[in-house]
Amino acid sequence: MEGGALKKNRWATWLRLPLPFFLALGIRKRERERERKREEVVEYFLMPNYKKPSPSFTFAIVFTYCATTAHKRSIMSGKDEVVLLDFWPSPFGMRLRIALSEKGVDYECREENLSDKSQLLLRSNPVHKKIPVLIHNGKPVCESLIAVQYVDEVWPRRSPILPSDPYARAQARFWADYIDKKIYDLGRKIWAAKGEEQEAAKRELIECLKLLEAELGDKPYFGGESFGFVDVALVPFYSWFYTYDTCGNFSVETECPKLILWAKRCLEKESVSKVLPDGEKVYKLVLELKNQLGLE
Ligand SMILES: N[C@@H](CCC(=O)N[C@@H](CS)C(=O)NCC(=O)O)C(=O)O
Ligand SMILES: *[C@@H]1O[C@H](CO)[C@@H](O)[C@H](O)[C@H]1NC(C)=O
Ligand SMILES: *[C@@H]1O[C@H](CO)[C@@H](O)[C@H](O)[C@H]1NC(C)=O
Repeated sequence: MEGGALKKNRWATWLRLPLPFFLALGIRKRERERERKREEVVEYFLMPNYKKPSPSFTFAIVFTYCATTAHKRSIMSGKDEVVLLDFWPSPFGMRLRIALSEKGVDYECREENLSDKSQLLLRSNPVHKKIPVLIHNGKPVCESLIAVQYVDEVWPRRSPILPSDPYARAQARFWADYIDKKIYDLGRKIWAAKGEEQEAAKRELIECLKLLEAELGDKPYFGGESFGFVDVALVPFYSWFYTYDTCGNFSVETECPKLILWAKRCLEKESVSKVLPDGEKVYKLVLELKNQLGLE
């Protein structure tokens, strides 16, 4: 009996200390009513003659805390307005669609015509005037890798994209940066250039992909056991491999079979498979583009 009473006391002490703190955290500035209610609760706990709450009172407090927190969360997620300025074949845009889908964030995707950019795009990315732009509650975030990191920071709970260890984060950023400095430009030379320039781009692209394949090693994903930042950065280019193969007369799969196995593993995720377009569809667009640009 003694022990039981002591235990109950300890519970009461434990509740007394952190609960007002949690309650204070849950208070929203604009909800004055709610705030006053919660302050009353906090005051109760701080009263000098405070002993211990009855079990029913404790239950009521915990219940109120959970209910108001859930309410607050629903308001906050309801308040988020997320717009993505995009163009479907863009590997940079795909990164954001994958990241938002991994996080389960609802967003509105607005397709841009890159020959006739919207005022919103020009206003949101006045420096580069490029897609993708993520617009979160009216505030634009430019550059796909920066925007993917922003998404990971704003919605940290579900499916972490960057690793939590600082060294692992630095490594992930290094490889994502490497991908950005190499793949797109080399790929473009393969479909847009000819002769020696095309051959050189092809050799260098194969070299880069082999280096990435070696970095992947026997891990399922670049970061290890779970899908992460480097995967998000690289996997969109898989939808361009058909174009590289066809225009460059080679096969990424023959050169880098393990990288293709990795891409197929990523495609088992709905967040990836519903975003990546078909390789032949991208190739068709590239043929149109070559026509427009007067290449062939
Ligand atoms: N580094 C940028 C690259 C974005 C980019 O190159 N976007 C292209 C489409 S794939 C674009 O908007 N081009 C339009 C233009 O250059 O006028 C990022 O990661 O977001
Ligand atoms: C994009 O804009 C150009 C220039 O105004 C126009 O000729 C073209 O038809 C537009 N493309 C689409 C798909 O709307
Ligand atoms: C494509 O590559 C193969 C060997 O990989 C070669 O036999 C063929 O002639 C090449 N075709 C063109 C159009 O360069």
